[in-house]
Amino acid sequence: MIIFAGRSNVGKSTLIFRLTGKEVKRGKRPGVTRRPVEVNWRNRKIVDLPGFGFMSGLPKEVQERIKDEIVAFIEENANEIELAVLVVDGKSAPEIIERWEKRSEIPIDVEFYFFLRELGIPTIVAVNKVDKVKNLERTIAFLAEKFGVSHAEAKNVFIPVSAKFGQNVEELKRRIEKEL
Ligand SMILES: Nc1nc2c(ncn2[C@@H]2O[C@H](COP(=O)(O)OP(=O)(O)OP(=O)(O)O)[C@@H](O)[C@H]2O)c(=O)[nH]1
Ligand SMILES: [Mg+2]
Repeated sequence: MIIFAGRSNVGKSTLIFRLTGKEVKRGKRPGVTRRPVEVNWRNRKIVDLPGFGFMSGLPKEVQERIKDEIVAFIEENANEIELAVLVVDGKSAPEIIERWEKRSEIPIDVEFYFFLRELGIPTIVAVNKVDKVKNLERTIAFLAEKFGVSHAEAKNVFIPVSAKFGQNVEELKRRIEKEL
């Protein structure tokens, strides 16, 4: 089993569609995927998880409950999960991380990365929406620092992609295959 996790609206479902060609529900507003959706891909299950964080039109309690459900899903299936693809929005992740840190909170993406590592789940970070990123090198260096990934390892951990335009999706596919 391969899981795709990340904040709402970062493009998890679009990326799964690009990788597998399987129709999964995608949309403009955060909160489209509401429960784990499984698609079959090369004799494996890919699970499209709901996003965590802000969701349009949903009260905070419901957002929190969905996040708890995602955590529970991952914990319950930890033995089966061979790989996690943590998807971040390359354009907005650095700003959001800084905002959370200014409030002395642990940014949710960072928290999730550590959570997956703690469970021993190999994790690739797909830096999505690179079509909107001005300085990719800087963005990846920033994320690597926040995620506690060394400069040398960053190339293996962070894969820039654009799910919308199909940019570098083949490279992500290769990285996934290599991990399995
Ligand atoms: N510019 C740009 N937009 C993208 C990219 N990937 C996805 N999007 C857009 O981002 C929006 C959200 O895409 P989804 O795939 O539904 O995102 P998600 O992470 O599954 O969202 P939730 O299910 O709500 O958590 C859509 O409008 C996509 O077209 C990308 O690489 N570049
Ligand atoms: Mg989705």
